[in-house]
Amino acid sequence: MNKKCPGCGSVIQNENINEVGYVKELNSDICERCFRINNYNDYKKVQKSNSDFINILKDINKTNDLVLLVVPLFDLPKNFHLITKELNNDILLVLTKRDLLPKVIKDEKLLNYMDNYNINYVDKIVISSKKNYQLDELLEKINQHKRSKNVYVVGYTNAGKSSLINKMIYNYTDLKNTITTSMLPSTTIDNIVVPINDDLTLIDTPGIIEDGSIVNHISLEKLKLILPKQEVKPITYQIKNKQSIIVDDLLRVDTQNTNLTFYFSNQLSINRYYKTNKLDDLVKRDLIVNYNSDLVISGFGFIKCVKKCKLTIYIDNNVEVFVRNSLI
Ligand SMILES: Nc1nc2c(ncn2[C@@H]2O[C@H](COP(=O)(O)OP(=O)(O)O)[C@@H](O)[C@H]2O)c(=O)[nH]1
Ligand SMILES: [Mg+2]
Repeated sequence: MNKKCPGCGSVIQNENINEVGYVKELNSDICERCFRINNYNDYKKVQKSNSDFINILKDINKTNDLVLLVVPLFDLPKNFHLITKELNNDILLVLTKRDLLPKVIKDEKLLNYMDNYNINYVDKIVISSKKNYQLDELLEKINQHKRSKNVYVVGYTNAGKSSLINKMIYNYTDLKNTITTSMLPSTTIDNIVVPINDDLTLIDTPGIIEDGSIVNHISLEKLKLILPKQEVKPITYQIKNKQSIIVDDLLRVDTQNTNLTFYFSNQLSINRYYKTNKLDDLVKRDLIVNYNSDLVISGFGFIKCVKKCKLTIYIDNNVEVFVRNSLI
């Protein structure tokens, strides 16, 4: 069998420096790319097509094994169709990155919110890998629901799958946590098999890429800014006459006579303007948002609207924008 990099799951090779799994010496422990991410925070973006990932899901579907569907709470996707339509396995929903949302929200509310999605699941739990929050409870639920030794970990890319497995390795084994994690999409290239104990093996998978997520359409410098690292502090604007709110130089929202609450990374500057032509060159979209709804900018953040309002937004044309029931 070909040797695989334990960091990303790619097959080790020394022929093509531009391909995944490249090493200078074939006896290296991990691939160049993982080494550089781990040691220098130097990210090399790889373009992967979703068809490989869909094939992995199809293989999982041939088994009877439990699947952990990892869902990042701050960056909830519009839907999970791409993943769930491939799987008939039992699904345990793992709502992660709890630490990024305000503490005042009850976990129960977040769990109930999942009823907005049409997912058939056997159980659900809120966790934070970063804060080691509810990992024992998660392990309990896994043991309760697993049908065999193998448990697959799936979800969109950047959801926090590999971080979760690393935390399980740290908590429950004597092994060193070796899976490479990063803020870039497609860090994990292929399945990575991680034995936790005699009765449990976790299998990490590469994530499905969301084309409409802003992370695929901005520079690495911007990416570092927009991904929140700590609890997001919401900012509320009471807006009377026509005004614009601008988030960094990525998003402009024009509206009047309403209240908007912005949930974006605290590192971003958010400013109000009474008259501006900033970001005029971006494509303009007009939207009506119902009361108690969020306007979501995929991969970026969301704006809570307490009453029905008309918004005009300016954002990169490739970024998906959608409305959902208020999360908070
Ligand atoms: N704040 C916070 N960040 C997390 C958590 N879990 C993962 N992350 C971060 O999310 C990004 C993606 O994580 P990763 O595990 O590589 O996601 P994967 O693509 O699903 O494997 C990394 O920057 C992680 O540090 C968490 O519980 N809390
Ligand atoms: Mg990963």
